[in-house]
Amino acid sequence: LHDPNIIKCRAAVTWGVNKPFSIEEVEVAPPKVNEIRIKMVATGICRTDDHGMKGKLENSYFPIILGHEGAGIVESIGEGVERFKPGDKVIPLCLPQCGQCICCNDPRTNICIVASTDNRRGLMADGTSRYTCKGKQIYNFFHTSTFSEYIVVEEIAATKIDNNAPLDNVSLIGCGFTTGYGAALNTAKVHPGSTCAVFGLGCVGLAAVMGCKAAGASRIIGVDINKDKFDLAKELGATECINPKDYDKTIEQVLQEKTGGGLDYVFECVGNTNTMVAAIKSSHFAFGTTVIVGVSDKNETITIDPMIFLTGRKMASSILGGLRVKDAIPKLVTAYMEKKVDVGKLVTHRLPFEEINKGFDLLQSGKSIRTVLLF
Ligand code: COD
Ligand code: ZN
Repeated sequence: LHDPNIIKCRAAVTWGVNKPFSIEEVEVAPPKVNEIRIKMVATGICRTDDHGMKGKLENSYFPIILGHEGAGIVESIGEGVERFKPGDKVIPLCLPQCGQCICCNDPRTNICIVASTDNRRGLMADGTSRYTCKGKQIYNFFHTSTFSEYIVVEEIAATKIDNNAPLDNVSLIGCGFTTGYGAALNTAKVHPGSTCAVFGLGCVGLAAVMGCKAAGASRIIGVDINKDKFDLAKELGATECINPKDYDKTIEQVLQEKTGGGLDYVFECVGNTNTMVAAIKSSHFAFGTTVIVGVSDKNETITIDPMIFLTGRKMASSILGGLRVKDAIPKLVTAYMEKKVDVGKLVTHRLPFEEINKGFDLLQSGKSIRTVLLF
């Protein structure tokens, strides 16, 4: 029997690894207990969606609705939901917080073990999906699946933001901006006067540059193989930018020579095992910290001489900047509205949702920082 509460709407379905985004009519079931249904207004296209589409991540199951960086308005709520009501502006959380597990009770981490992607495996808490297309069950991505006009998420996978917030630019606060900015300010805790290098000047790397600047770093070196990224990097706070291809030496040698022995903080925002190793080697031998932000292909590993850490170098990593995003995101949205963080600078393209494949072409060709798709 047809449930009148099912919404039929458009979503970009990825039917298999490396398949293009196919705009389909999907059926979105009503929210069950402790779930909410959201009408999406905007979604960014993040490199992680591209990794998901290419089957590089552990947590993409097909067919899937990708997308994890968006903003929308609550359409309806399921039984037991207390924190939301229809009409609330929200950002879905790709890193939910159950609030009860051993990790949620430990301030050292922002990873919830109960609502981890390992436990949910692209489905809701009850092991079912709210999305159907052509009679097939469709998996969700990172609890969110923002490439759909309507989405259903667990109550713990959304956070309420200022109801006056413009939903286009703030979508980036759902992932890209927060990931890089938090890596600098929260994971590394960059200190005033320090030297920093950021490998990869995409949205995430540029947000790390913004974080280093906000922390008062005296030198911020941007590293990218695409020099078209340098102007914006400088505008956002990079004091210089270098292209590894311009040198005969390795990038770690170049950076060590430039800084008299290595950097205080290095951020890997590429997601490539070679740049991860180069980033670690670029940090100062005694007090350098490298933050690995990127995730490499699930089959790749790094090999490194452990002696490199013996003298005091540190390696750290974080997801979503190590921030508890349920609380951090609404604060960042407010900071954006107060013009304290210029998230909009990272939005280089805006496209109607139907043009999602064009948005991915812009990402692949290195022409965009962020494309925001508008529903
Ligand atoms: N050396 C220097 N720069 C390089 C190199 C290289 N060898 N190769 C590529 N680059 C540059 C590119 O030119 C580009 O400018 C930049 O690196 C990467 O930018 P984007 O726009 O492709 O990527 P972002 O900023 O959207 O995302 C970067 C991540 C590192 C976050 C992403 O790739 C990733 O690894 N995601 C998985 C991590 C994760 O799950 N995070 C939580 C949710 S996003
Ligand atoms: Zn992302």
